[in-house]
Amino acid sequence: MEQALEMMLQQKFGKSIQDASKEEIYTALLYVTKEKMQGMKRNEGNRKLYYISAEFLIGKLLSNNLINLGLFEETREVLEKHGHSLTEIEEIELEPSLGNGGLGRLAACFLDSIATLGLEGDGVGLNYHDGLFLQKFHDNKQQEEKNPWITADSWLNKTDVSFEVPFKDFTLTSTMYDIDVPGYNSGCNKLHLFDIDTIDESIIHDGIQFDKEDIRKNLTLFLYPDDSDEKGQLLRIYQQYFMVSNAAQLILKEAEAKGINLYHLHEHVCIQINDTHPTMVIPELIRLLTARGFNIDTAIDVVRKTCAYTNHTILAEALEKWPIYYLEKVVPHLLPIIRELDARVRRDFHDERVYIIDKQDRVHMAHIDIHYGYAVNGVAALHTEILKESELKPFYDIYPAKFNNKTNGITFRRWLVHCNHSLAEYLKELIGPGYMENADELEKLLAYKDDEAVLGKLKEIKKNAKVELKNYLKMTQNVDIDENGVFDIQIKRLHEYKRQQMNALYAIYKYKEIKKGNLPKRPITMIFGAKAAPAYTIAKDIIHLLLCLQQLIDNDPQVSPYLKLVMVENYNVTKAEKLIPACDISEQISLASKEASGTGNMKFMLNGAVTLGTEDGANVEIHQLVGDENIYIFGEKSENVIKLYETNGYCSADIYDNDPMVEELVDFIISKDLIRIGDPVNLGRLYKELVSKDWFMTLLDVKDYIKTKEQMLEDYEDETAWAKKMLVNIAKAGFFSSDRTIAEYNRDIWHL
Ligand code: GLG
Repeated sequence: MEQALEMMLQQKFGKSIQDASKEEIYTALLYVTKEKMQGMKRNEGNRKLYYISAEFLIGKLLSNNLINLGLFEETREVLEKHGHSLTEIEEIELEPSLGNGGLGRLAACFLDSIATLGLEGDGVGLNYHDGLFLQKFHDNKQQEEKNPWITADSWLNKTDVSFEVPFKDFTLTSTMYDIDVPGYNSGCNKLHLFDIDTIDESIIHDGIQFDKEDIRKNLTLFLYPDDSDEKGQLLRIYQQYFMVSNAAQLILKEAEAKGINLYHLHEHVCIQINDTHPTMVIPELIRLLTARGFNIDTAIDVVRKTCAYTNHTILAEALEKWPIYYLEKVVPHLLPIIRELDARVRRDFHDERVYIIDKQDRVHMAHIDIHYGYAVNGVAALHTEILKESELKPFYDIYPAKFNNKTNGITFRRWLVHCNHSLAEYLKELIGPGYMENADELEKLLAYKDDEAVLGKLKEIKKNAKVELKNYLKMTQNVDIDENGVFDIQIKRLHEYKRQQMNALYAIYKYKEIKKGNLPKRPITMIFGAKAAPAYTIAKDIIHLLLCLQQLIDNDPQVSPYLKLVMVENYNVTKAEKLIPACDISEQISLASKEASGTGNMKFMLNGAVTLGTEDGANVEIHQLVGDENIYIFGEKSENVIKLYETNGYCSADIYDNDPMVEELVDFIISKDLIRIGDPVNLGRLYKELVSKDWFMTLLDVKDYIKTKEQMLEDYEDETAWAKKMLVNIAKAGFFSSDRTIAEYNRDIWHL
């Protein structure tokens, strides 16, 4: 590495390692790493996977690629020898903003594990130039700015692969860019990101506004452009079709190049449809096959044996339904096929709940996936049960064998080895390096459950991570936190079902307690990180509440020594990597039944945080693994929540009117203290939402939540007992390795 780096620095900048700037070292390392990856063997198999996804939240790549190439330690040492630190060099890299939340990060973890397991599988997505958006806080509110990340020297490799993508009124020519995906101790795969050459970032103005109709200039500007109007929805359809038409053309091109008989395509190719965004790949492939002479029956049959679908949510808003009229405007050539697919469903099943086109002439994308794919999977045990028993029950009744569960996972290379190097090293010392490839070996840690020295070391590692986070927050946001406090962290997209508002009510509770003189035994540091979708009003109101509380507490000398609330600006993968190792209490407080899985919960656990959560998503499995002693569970169970929805049995006003404590907490949102700081419109709207609607039942669980959190804080004071909980959580996290998840996908669905 030293030689390679020296040579690259000479070649690019005529400098030695000593004389080079951080930027130059980063650039040289980027190219050295790219060269190494180019020289790697490609993974190969009998059947190739294409994982199509609107999001790939890959995070910064330098360290991760070095880890997987086995060059991380060496590079650290070389840099240190010359007076540089890898952590500082990494700061130069811009994080690709190609995802929104768990779904996109999951896709990134999967690519890592697919490559690591030596499976041949590439990702296919879009190359959004300005990502989701960059979040700024101004006047205690979220503001959105563009988030450019593509620089002259980047991980993207321009290829000469290009396709013609036909729309109703024009055709676009694509360009394919590749990012190498090296496996850990294994071969390499690729992430293919499609783009067009005519994108024009200069049309963006006033934050993230742009002309939504100028498709040639805007198609790959943003991930999830605002779809609150018709133009926005049409743009989403343009993006989706562009993604899948390129994917389908690439798949056929590669198959033909390999000499595969397309009538046997399914034996050599498998397509994973990640949520409903890539659904149009089904009619598109059918169209392309019929254009190659297939009759429609055979085309459908081959495609059905090729495609599999993952469902990531039961929230109705995310299960896409496009009006036929919109599809007609953008991709009229798909409509005869979609109508044919619907006609076949109507012929075979006399149940309108499973039709593709509904009475209001809307196309249900998930229904296409379920009828015309060969597998449907949920992402955690509870979620899959809910799909089978309620959300998708009519489909489960028709196709019981298609349904299966694949509990999500995370890559330990990024979420332990990279983000918590000292913990990873200590584990290696204690139980050997085997856990890095066989995560179950983490259980060996259980042997040290009563070993004071080991427990002490785990506490020390946690403390150091807290100091690092403290320094990072000081540097990036100029806030001060106390590493002796308890770090209580909720980081995830801002959504009412995830109930950041309930956590805010806890902050209000604690604020009032401290005012009354009931001081906590040690400072509590509450940290939030979340972006709200630009058109999601209530989510933005919740951010406003959190920022107002932050200011209120900061400016109150009676409270601030004991309570701190920090909202991290522009929460992203890079920030998660700093926050997760430092966490004591992992907030996983969604309304039971609503969080399909969650993956942050797994990352926290692996890094020795203890979960405070509802029996929802993968929390259920975490609970089973660690046992009652090592997790804090509260709140209504999912069956009861589902019943409440079915019977319209929940009324937040009843709770508010009859419970003085709840009333007092909620009223504080519109108290003089907060209105003085914040905007009465936002705070008033949020107050009203909670009292009169509260669709995600915050008030139902808030008291149990406060009680459980108080218990947790008390238990934290028994340091040895707490360190044991940390140890058990780490030891039991092996199940959540994405290597395990991918091995299951391969065994049950892909057969690569
Ligand atoms: C979803 C869900 C999460 C899930 C993730 C990955 O909301 O619960 O962990 O996908 O399956 N839309 C998402 O982020």
